[in-house]
Order: sequence, then structure tokens, then C-alpha cells
Amino acid sequence: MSVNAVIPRLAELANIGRHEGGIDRGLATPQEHAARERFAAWGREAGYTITQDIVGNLFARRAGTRAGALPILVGSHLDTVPTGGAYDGAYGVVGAICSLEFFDERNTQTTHPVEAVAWAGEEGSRFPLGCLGSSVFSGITNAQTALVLTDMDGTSLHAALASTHAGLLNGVPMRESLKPSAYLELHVEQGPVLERECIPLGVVTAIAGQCRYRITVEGESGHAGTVPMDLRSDALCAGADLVLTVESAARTIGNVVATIGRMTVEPGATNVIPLRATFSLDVRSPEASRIRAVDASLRDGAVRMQCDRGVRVDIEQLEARAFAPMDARMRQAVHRAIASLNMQAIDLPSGAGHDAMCLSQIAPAAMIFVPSIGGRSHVGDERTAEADLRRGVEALAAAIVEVDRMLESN
Ligand code: HGY
Ligand code: MN
Ligand code: MN
Repeated sequence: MSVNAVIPRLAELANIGRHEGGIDRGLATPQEHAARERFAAWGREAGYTITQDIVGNLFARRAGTRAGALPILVGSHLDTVPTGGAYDGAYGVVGAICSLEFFDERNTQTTHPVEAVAWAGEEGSRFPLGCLGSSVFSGITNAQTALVLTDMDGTSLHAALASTHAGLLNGVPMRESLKPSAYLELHVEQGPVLERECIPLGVVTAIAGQCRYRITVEGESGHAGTVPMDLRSDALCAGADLVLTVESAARTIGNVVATIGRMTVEPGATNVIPLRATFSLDVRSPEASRIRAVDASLRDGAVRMQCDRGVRVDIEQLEARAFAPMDARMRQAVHRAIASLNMQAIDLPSGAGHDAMCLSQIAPAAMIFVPSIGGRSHVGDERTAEADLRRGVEALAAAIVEVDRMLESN
């Protein structure tokens, strides 16, 4: 099957968690569990050693010729945003296992073992931490800290992973904590550059830094019909004012993006002045100074809300991921591999976050992109041409061999 298997396998995964708005596979839900089961089954059928860890990361290991060599990890994630597409994450997981099968078909041996990986909870959609699994694996986040995180219903990750139909896979042993010798990730670009440049492959130079926040604005509730406007401390109006303050700051500062993707209003009745507005904030830039500038405008705005609108504002930073340059020697190895296939590639940065941000802290890391049609992602109609999907897997397989050689020449 190998390279061509990427298409039917992605189609199969795309039906797991599908709804009319896209695909929803939150970490440790029955849907994401089912996707992990499929990955484990493919790995077993190919004869690879399947292991997992306590937060749900899943590994399929193909032996190398040198026992004891630290593995090359190749992977991405199976979870999605609530209205996800068929390729964000899943493509890199399926591409990794198809690359290993490609080696089997050609009897290609690598010195280093190679492990295809499905990282747990990269999106941070269900539990409030992006790159959850890869940050625990990389030692950036303490496993216990991750396990006590709770979703919007108050369910902890620990409880979710303990459930039989959505948790850790039955009968799959725990992986011994071997650090990797290198990391590769294949991903759809999720942006417009490769399509605009008519280039089929991208080698990522760096991944933008990002900060995620939870902001709670608390005012005074009251009767919608009897409280005069000048006597109100309306939490939602203050929250909306703060949202627009942050948006305007991001536009002015430049080379930074700020997104408020979720807001809840309590008590949520049409005839009650909102007591509380709670919203998310996602800020990203390749330049840390610009993220700090947006952070400062948020905090200044919060003080202004408290003075002018009589509300209380609580700002909780949930996550801060530094700008992550990809390893120069790994990038050269990837370019050599792509050139050996007579394929074209360009260098480009990633505005989207990836597990490679975490892995790059413990091993040399590189990423390969394929074009996204219309540059669209995190939407149900995310699309990439089949030829591009297959080409990306061929490039990944060649890159693994090149990296294996590079590590030998160290
Ligand atoms: O949000 C991101 O950039 C990634 O898709 N988790
Ligand atoms: Mn992704
Ligand atoms: Mn994503």
C-alpha cells in the first residue's frame, strides 16, 4: 500500500468525527480514540511495535539496524479543532506510517529506529493547552499538570484517558522514555504561499511564537429593563470593548495576529445584564516583542475597563510557546532529499503552531509542507490535491533516509 495508501487512509479518518461543519475529534473523545485505534492497527499490520504514554501519545516503531540507536521520530496529531478538516495533523500521522511501509516495500534499512507518532491533543481544543502531548513528551509540561487539566464540562484529562471507549488504548504497553535523535513532521501548509508560488513542497524555516490567554470580565448583573445605561457595569460590553482594543492594537503593531475564538456570557439570559464574559485570546508573531506589545495593550485596556466601566478583569496566560527556528542541518538534509527526487521546494515560515515547536527543544527538528488549496485550514472544506499528498509522503520518506545518514556523519 505505502504511498498510495495515504489517500484512502485519510478518507477513512475523515469520516471519524465528521459532522456538517467539518470534523470534531477532541483529545480522548470516542472519535479521537477511534482514530488512534486505526493508527495502531495500521502499525500492527505492518509489524511495527506499538506503544503509548500516559497522556495518550501513540508510537509505531520500525527497527533500525543498530540496536540502541536513539529513534528518529516522525509524526503529527490526530485531534482536530471542532470544525476541522481532513488533513491538519492526520496527514502527518498517516504520512509517517506510509513512509515506514514504503521502506518495507523497498527493503530500505535505516540505522536508527524510526517511530511514527500520533501526538495527543495538539490543537488544545478540548483541554486548554496546545501541543499537550508533545510538550509533555519534550519535558516542557509536567505530565501531572497536563492530567489535571479540565475541559469545559469539568472532566479532567486523567478521567478522560481512564475511560474505556475514549482513553488509552487497551493492551498497548507504555513506551520507555527514549529521547529522539531527530524529529520530522509533514503537514499541510494551512496558508496560501505554496499555492501562490506554484511550488509543491515547502521546508519550514521557523514556527511563529504564540501565547494563549483566558480573560474573565466580571461586572454587575441586573434587570435589562430597569437599570439605566449610565449605572451599568455590563461585563459583555466591557469584554467587547477590550476585544476591539486588542484587535486595534494588533493591527497597529503589525506582524502579529490576535484572535478571540471563543466567548461565553453568563448568565446568558436575554433580559439580564451580563454578569460575566469569559473569552480566549490567541496571539502570534515571529517576533516576541510584538506579542509583548499586544500583551501590554491588553493589560492597559483591562485597567481602562476597570476605571471606566466598573468591571473586574482577570487575565490568565494559559500558554506561551517561543518562536521555534527549525534546525539548519535538518533543513539542508530535507532539501537534499527533495532535490534527489527532482522535486522543487521553497523555504517558508509557519504561522500555524505545530508539535515540532516542542520537539525542537529536545532534538533537531524540521517540517515539510504541501500546498493547501485556497490556503484554507481549520475549516471543514480544507483541501489538498491528491498528487500533492502523495508527493509529500515521498519527500518525507526520502528525508528520513537523508536524516538517518546525516546523523551517522555527525
Ligand atoms: O493553532 C495552531 O496553529 C495549530 O493548528 N494548533
Ligand atoms: Mn496541525
Ligand atoms: Mn490545527
